Formats: sequence, C-alpha cells, structure tokens
Amino acid sequence: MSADYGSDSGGRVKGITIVKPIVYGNIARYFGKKREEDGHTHHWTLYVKPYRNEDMSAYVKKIQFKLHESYNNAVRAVTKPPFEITETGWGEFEVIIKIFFVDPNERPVTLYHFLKLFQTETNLMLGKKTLVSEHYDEMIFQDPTLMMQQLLVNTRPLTLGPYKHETDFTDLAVKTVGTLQSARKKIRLEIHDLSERLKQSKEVTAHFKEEIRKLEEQDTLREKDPLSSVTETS
Ligand code: SLL
Repeated sequence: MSADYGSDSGGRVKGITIVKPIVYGNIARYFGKKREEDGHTHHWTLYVKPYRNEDMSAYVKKIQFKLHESYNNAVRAVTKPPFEITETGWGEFEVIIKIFFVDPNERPVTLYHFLKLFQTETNLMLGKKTLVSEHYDEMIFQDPTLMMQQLLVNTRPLTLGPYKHETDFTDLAVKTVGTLQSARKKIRLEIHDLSERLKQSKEVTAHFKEEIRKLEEQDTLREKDPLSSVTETS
C-alpha cells in the first residue's frame, strides 16, 4: 500500500520539524614568522561539524567552501567528514559555506564566516597559540520528505571515543542565559520607568484639559452675559 501525502505536498510529511545543531568556523596558528616564498604567515582549518557526535554524511551530500579569490580553486567541495579545508595564508576574508543535502528537494543552507587569523591582544598575553573563531547554529528541516526524515533520524556516531568542541558551548549557553536575564531585568525596569512617566504626563494633560474646560466655560458665560464681571483666573 502506498501512502498518499496529497498532490500538493510534494511527498512531504506535514507537521514535522527536525533540528540539526552544527558548529562552524576556523582555527588558525601563526607560523612564528613570515614565509619567504609566498608571504604566508598562518596555517588555518575551516570547518563545519555536527554539534553532537554524528556522521552528517548520512544526509549531507557536500559542503562547499568559497574562499578568497587569491586562492587557487577558490571554490572547494568536501563530500565526506571531516567537512573541512586546511590551508595557509596571510590574510583574513569572508568565506561562503554552502551545505547541500542528499535529498535534492531540500534547499541548500548558506552560512557566512569571517576567517580569522590574528589573535587578540588578550589571548596573546594569555599565551594562546591557536586562535578559535567558531559559531553554534541550527539547521532546521521543516516537513522533510519521508526519505530525508529517515536519513536525518538514523545517523551513526562520527567517532567512537568522546566528542568535544574547542568552545565549551554548555558554559556559553549558561552565560548567554545570564546575559538575557539581566537584559530582561533592565528592560523591565525601563518599562516601569516609562509607564511612570506616562502616568505623570497623563495627569498633567488631564490637569490642563480641566483648566481649558474652565476657561471655555467662563468664555461662554461672558458671551451670554457680556456685562457680568469677570474674575481673573490664575
Ligand atoms: C586582505 N581582503 O587584504 C583581505 C584578503 C586574502 C587572503 C585576504 C593567500 C592566498 C594565496 C591569502 O591569504 N589570501 O596566496 O594563495 O587582508
């Protein structure tokens, strides 16, 4: 028996969302001096990794890295893990990363990463030799085809041993929650402050409205009886 997904569903299973967290970026290391032949100064590796220990090639067909034009074959494609490019160079530039999926119905995901080479002053003082510039992100698959759903769900681990990242993302998540909480508190206080000011302004407006009303009332009285004595209001 064949399942009927409806003529306009493109074979997609409705109401399903699968999230795949990833980590992408680069690490870099200074040679220690400038290389005579080509002026290169750094060694770097650019990558896209799964956040969890899984073999992404089950559902990723290839990952394309578009490097700076000064590189030979600036567009590099990697079809199996590790999805990374190792090179040498002298300058920083923006990389366009495009992830293609096994299911051609799935639109490729594009990421932008600024390939960093130069350490910050602080890291240099701390004696950190390897620069790490990486980001956490999530690929979201909305209503994937049945085939893609199977590929996304039935993945195998990438490594048998422990799997960890350069960045402690759990720690980063805790810190980010803290930052968000204090921002929320600050905004709450600001809202409170502004509503107080609004309340005061409303009171002032009401007061003046009342004054206007009184003056208009006097005016009307004067029109009706111009001879009546007018008492000045302050
Ligand atoms: C800059 N806008 O001027 C950047 C460009 C280019 C980086 C950086 C060497 C390539 C090669 C290389 O590092 N290019 O010689 O193969 O800083």
